[in-house]
Amino acid sequence: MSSPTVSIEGPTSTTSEGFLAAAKSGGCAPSSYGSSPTSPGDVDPAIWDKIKDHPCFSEEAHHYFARMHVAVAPACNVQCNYCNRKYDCANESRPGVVSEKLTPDQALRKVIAVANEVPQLSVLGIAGPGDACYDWEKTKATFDRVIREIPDIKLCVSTNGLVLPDHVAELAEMNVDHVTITINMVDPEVGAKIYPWIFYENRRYFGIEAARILHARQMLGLEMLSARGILTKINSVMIPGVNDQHLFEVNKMVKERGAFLHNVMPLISDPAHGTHYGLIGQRGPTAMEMMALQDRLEGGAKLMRHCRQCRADAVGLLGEDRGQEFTLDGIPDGVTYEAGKRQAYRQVVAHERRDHEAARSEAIGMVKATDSEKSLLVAVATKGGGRVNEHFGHAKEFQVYEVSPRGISLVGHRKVERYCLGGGGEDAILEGVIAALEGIHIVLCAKIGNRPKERLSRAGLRATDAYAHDYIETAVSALYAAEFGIRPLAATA
Ligand code: CLF
Ligand code: SF4
Repeated sequence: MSSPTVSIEGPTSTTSEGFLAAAKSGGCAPSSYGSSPTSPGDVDPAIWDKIKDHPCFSEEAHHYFARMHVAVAPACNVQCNYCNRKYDCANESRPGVVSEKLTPDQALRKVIAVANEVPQLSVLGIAGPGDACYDWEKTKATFDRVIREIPDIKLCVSTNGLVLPDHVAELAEMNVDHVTITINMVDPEVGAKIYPWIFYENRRYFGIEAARILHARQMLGLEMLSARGILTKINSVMIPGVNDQHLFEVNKMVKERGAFLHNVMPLISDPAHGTHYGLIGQRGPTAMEMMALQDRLEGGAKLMRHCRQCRADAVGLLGEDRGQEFTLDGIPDGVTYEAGKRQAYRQVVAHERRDHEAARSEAIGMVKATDSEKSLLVAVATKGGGRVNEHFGHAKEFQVYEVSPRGISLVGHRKVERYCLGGGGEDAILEGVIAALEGIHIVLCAKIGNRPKERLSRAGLRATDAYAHDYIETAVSALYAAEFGIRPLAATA
């Protein structure tokens, strides 16, 4: 086996020095209050140990670690009004997307191929299309095969919860310690507006009766998982006018039953997807409505605010999708697992994390020590490692940080179309980027040209590359200091 080559931004550079240099010179990251844990001090050490490499359950881990999904369990026992079964399960995945469906043997081949090439890989998830617990034999067969070959990969399951209680004991036996349940309601009257029917114990149920059964099974499944120490994330789809206000009750009830995180996701509704909601014109929330609801939910169950509603066959860090690099037809039959790259990468991350944690603590300490009442929303262009390291024109998303005397917190992200396609930027795309950055005060990036900077300025948006390659928290705290006349920190960790 040749010596492993790893980098914080991908599989191309070499040693830990190379990794650090790449992170500082190439391309982005976070910290928080109220949202998913970002440092060992935020949670019990045993829990931190479980989540520290899981990019969805720990916001901090999402700067370093990647997940992959395999679409092996397409059957479903529930109908959601935001789902068209031609596409992936919209409870955990981006609507309107069709994923490559695999048998358990094909899934094993794909996981090995990805593990050999993507050193950041830490989690294998089954997240649709369909329900991982209803299509249980395929889920189990896939996990059994993968864990035999790659024992240190974390297994993760997403489910609508209807038959979850029947499989909790097996999930525990298989060491699945991260489970997501989609819970959109705790009141069957609300549920009847979201679920037209369910299929349970060989019978179809409709309306309120269906929602009542689904609710009871979801609560039972959550309680059973909590009793076994399996960490649970609750996904709720925010549907304006249907369950947006009701999500306070959902948050309260799942917290009482031991949910670890609550992930409120926006409804994505498009008539072209052929869903009931799409066809009747039910709208999804705006980015600002989402943020406002999440802000009001602070103080209840901890919120996940870095979800990207990824595909059911997604591969890579949460903000990226490398799935197209690993389609089945490009993977040899006899592929075997080589652990070297992943092990080397973990050593590199352990080192980088110590530096980042020290920089984050210093930055947060500084903003908390101010007597300012002000807050800023900062959009950051980043490509991994927790640094301001992406060019404005290359960004496909901006991570949104709020900085205030309460601290520095990742509060969401804004997806955009890449502005610079080579040979200059497209004005129409830039207008779309400006619209996506509604409510943002300042944009941080590694590089920005005069033309987009001036256009942003005319729209009331400031942008700067003065903090290129700094840790995000360091950059954001320095910006806050400069903005409100407080003594700044040293610029780079
Ligand atoms: Fe996949 Fe889900 Fe596991 Fe993560 S995704 S099964 S918990 S490994 Fe993560 Fe993707 Fe959001 Fe899901 S960003 S859609 S929350
Ligand atoms: Fe669709 Fe998932 Fe709902 Fe099933 S549980 S109807 S696959 S969104």
